[in-house]
Amino acid sequence: MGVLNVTPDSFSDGGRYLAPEAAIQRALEIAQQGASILDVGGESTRPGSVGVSAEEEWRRIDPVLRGVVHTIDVPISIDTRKPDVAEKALERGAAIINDVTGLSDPRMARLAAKARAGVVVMHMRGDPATMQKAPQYANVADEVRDFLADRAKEAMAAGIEREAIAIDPGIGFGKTVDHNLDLLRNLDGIAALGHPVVVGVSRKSFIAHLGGGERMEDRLAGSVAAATLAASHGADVIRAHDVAETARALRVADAVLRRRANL
Ligand code: HH2
Repeated sequence: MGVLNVTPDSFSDGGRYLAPEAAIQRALEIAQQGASILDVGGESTRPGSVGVSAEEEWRRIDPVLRGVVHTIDVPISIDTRKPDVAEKALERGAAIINDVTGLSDPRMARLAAKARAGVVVMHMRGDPATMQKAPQYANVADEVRDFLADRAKEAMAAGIEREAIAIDPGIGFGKTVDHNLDLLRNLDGIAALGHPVVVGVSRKSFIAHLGGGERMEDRLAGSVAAATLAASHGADVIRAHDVAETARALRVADAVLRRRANL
């Protein structure tokens, strides 16, 4: 899943693709570089961010969706927590709603069911404005798994097909470095719920905390390491900014894992 942030303030690439022409160009590149899904977002959810109105979010992404929906052949997911934005994006041709609030607004599941869209249900503790202020869990892996199981059940009750529901532990969303590591080590438990598992580790600050590169442009190796290990622990979809490099690494990881399964 290649990330396209059409925002001025995303933590890793804010401002780079705010102009529609630049965003459309990048979308084509993401598809060519081997992504199977293009994830378009018009609002940053980085720690401390306060959010934008639905109107502003739509103003950012509408020209990009218009520009790419008929020219790229990978499905488009829309990274939004707002049902109004999701609904319009589905009308424009997006196929998946990627909701970092885990479908907390019941309208989201209803409109996904109606449009027969896919959903990514992500776990977040609190909201982006405050989520990194001393998050606490008794057992992060169990709590996140149980949350995802509940939300996936609710989504099915709202009429979304089981196989259209992906789940995501939400690395960095209300989690310390240790929580993130615990989740990555215990992805198998989340995968055992029987839904495709999405994981986003790309360029996140825990990579820097672990010595994987302070500057954003130095985090590629650490991000790819985390991505391949996530794949080996059961992740099916890796959300990444550096699409070409991540896709290459995952092709190799995939081959090794399949060979290992045959031993
Ligand atoms: N991470 C980010 C945004 N959306 N969606 C899913 N499903 N999983 C994630 O881990 C995830 C996500 C944060 O990354 P980014 O989009 O690069 O930053 P920002 O929120 O600042 O735009």
